[in-house]
Amino acid sequence: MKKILVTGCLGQIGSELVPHLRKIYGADNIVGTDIRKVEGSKVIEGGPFEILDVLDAKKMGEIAKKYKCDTIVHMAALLSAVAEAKPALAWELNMGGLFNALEVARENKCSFFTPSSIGAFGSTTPKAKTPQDTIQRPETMYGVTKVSGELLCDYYHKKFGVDTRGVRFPGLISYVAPPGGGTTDYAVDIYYKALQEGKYNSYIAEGTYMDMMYMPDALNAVVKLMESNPEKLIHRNAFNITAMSFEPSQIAAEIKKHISSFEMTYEVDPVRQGIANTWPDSIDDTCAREEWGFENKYNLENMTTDILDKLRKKLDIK
Ligand code: VAH
Repeated sequence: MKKILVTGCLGQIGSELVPHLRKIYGADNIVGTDIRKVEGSKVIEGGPFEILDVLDAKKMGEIAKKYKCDTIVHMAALLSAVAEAKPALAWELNMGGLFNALEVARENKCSFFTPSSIGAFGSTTPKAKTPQDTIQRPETMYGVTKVSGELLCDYYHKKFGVDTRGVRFPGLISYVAPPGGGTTDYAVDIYYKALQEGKYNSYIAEGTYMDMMYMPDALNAVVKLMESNPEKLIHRNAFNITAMSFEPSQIAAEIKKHISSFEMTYEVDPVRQGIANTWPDSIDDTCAREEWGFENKYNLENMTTDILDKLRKKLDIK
């Protein structure tokens, strides 16, 4: 990777991935794009930035050519809960955007990364230690677009030789940009509310296990996979990766170690709970660890210590 075009660079992942890539590859070599501009954003001011609606294939191609990009990191997509509320838009954006980005990669001979998700599984998938290769019959529009995306990326590699790669991210936990409309977002909100209000009302029920990962591990995973030897990759797209699996009362207990008065209540949202019920409790990421050396540094314990510390500073809470 030398010159990288990133779509959705102001989103939950993009906001941290772009500065991370700029540190490694040089600020001028990372072209951030997003449908909107946010005044004063570090991502926009830290290097090249272009306004791009990923449904505008022509403009995407022009930007790739203008900067002579050799890699596309395609992040623009709607998350699970929003996709359930707006399924037609989710199909249009998640599939249309991906198709355009793959076409630009094919035409410009770019390597390609896009994330899939644990949302690509469904209730007929084995729930514990979900294997890399297994039943995928998701019941959400988000999941339908993620499985279709995995297949489309496989197709572009096989048919056109595009160097497509990807992972199935679990819920990502970060303190920089808030996630927008996901099912796993409770595990981000809880830290903000713990510091701001000392309590959290969870929309996910006690006992609902989902895989999660702290953002620094996710960023390292993207770079490591893209820099790995392609000859060692058997799966290429949609590698299961995870760092931890927990349910709401476990994250609450971990927070209590730092904020002893923290209290957790539950008010389950049927939509997001319904989505979570169809996802795995824990996935098996042996293939990623063996084929390209995926590893995580953070677990629930050291992530909680780090995020509370960083958020205290960000929110100016003593
Ligand atoms: C969501 N965070 O909740 C996303 C995701 C693992 C799930 O892809 O929609």
